[in-house]
Amino acid sequence: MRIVINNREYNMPEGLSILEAVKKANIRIPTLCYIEGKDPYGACRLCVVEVEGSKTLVPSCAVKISEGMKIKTHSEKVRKVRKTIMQLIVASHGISCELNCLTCPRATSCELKIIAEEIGVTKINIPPVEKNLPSDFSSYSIVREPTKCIVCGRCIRTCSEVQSVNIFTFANRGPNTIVTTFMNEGMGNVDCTNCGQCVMNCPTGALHEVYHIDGVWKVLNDPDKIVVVQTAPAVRVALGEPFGMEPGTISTGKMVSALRLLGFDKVFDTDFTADLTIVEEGTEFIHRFKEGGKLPLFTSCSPGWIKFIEHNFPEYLPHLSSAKSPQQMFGAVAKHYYAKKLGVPKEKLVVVSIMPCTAKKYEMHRPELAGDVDYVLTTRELAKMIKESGIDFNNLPEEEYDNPFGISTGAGVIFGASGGVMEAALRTAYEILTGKELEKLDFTSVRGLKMVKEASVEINGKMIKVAVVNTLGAARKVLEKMKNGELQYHFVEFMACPGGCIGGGGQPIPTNEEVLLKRMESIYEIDYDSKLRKSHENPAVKELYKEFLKEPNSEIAHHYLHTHYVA
Ligand code: HC1
Repeated sequence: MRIVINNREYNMPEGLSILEAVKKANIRIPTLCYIEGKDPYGACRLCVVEVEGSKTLVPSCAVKISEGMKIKTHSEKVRKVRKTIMQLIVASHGISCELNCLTCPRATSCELKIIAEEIGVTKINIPPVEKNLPSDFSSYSIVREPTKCIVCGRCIRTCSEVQSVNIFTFANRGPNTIVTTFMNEGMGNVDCTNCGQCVMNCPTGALHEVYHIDGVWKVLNDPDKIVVVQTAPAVRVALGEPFGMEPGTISTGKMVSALRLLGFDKVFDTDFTADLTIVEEGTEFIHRFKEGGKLPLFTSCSPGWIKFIEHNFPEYLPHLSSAKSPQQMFGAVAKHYYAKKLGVPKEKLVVVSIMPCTAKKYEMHRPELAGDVDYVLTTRELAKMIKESGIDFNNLPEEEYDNPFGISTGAGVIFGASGGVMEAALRTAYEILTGKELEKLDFTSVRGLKMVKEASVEINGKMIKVAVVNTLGAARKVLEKMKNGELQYHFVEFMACPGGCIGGGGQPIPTNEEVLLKRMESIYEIDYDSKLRKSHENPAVKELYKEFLKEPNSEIAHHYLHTHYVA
């Protein structure tokens, strides 16, 4: 289709919105309410453009291109209107003092600030709106600061359209419109799953994680504490981004190096307990499969998913694997085995997790799991601590993890991408069930960003039907179909966030499809380059069974590594 943008002719595919077409022409139109891949919303009006023949400016996100359309994206009229709209938005942002911006957690990534500068807003002629809305600290994972909210509705739409959780809503009208929760309850008292996708999509600092940074500094400075840290699979392919590296850059060695410089006594890897999880969960699957236990088996490592099923599908709780998540298995092994090995009381040992996930902060507080993990830092928080320490991350040497919990396989690292837990489990279950070596290790049909992926694997003449689901919205659809009998599986991986943990609510902002694909590619690259790619071959896991856990699913393994979720 032929269109004209700013006096230049372009050929564009049919069906694009003006906003999408203009982006293809390498011109940026500012917007605050638009979410890539979602239906247009048209709330902020910043994306208005001139279209020849139209009496008014049109919102480019909501209007499709048509043959011969003539568009002006940055005419004087458009720029003037955008400046006025921006002033109104900034006035409603509750900023009355520059210090607010300086101390805001989104100081360097605030879209409002970035776009205001881009549009050329140099002063605000509209008096700021007085907002007396208290901040909400009721959640273990997420803080809400309504005074910083610009009512763009991105959190509402993400929570409902992507996650189908629906905890947010608009209230009041006109200039008094606010975003709130049901009955204005705190986020810790509603059905929030703590997934943090609202944080990822908030353009300002109105939503952010509960910071554990101060607590971690305190223990790092306490000479009486031994502080060990574990790093989740998905962090290593994202931590470089806040330091200007390309999305997906593998920065495992630099991360280990930085953690040592920050003062952690031992730097371990959650990939190690991801391997342990596979051995425990794989054994559980084999038992259920052979002995007629509850099937399909559901994976249980994503805490946002656990909270979702508890609130929305409690009748499916018996399907959850009883295996704790790798984060919690690490905590249990560190406090109940490693502390003894070091000859120190477990109270002296502090366990810190670096996670791509905001829900892991909630998970560590769950009554059935509490006490084993002491602090959870998101990828963003770790980047803040590294910057605060003046560490030149980009020029750090590559260092290795400490032993024994720094040893892991490629199967452990792929946990970080949607499909990875299933693929790792299949590699192990196949070999244990058949007693034969699996020749083709790559189950590519469960990889990728599709929200629901299916595969069938033949083991000992029996077809095992598996599915991999990411996002809670997709989980709801799959569970509803399972309830009607439309879908039947033996084993299902569920992850709360888009793309799995690589798209977790604690990852660097922005995270979009392009970024997710790069992070995912790197996760599989690490797997390919690993000497060992099957969890049950991890020598440190084998040693742990020999010294402490006896055998998979043993009584002692159950005592420390398993739990039960009840509604
Ligand atoms: Fe995840 Fe998991 S993969 S849940 O996304 O099972 O957070 O990375 O650490 O526990 O290993 C997160 C990632 C992570 C756990 C593992």
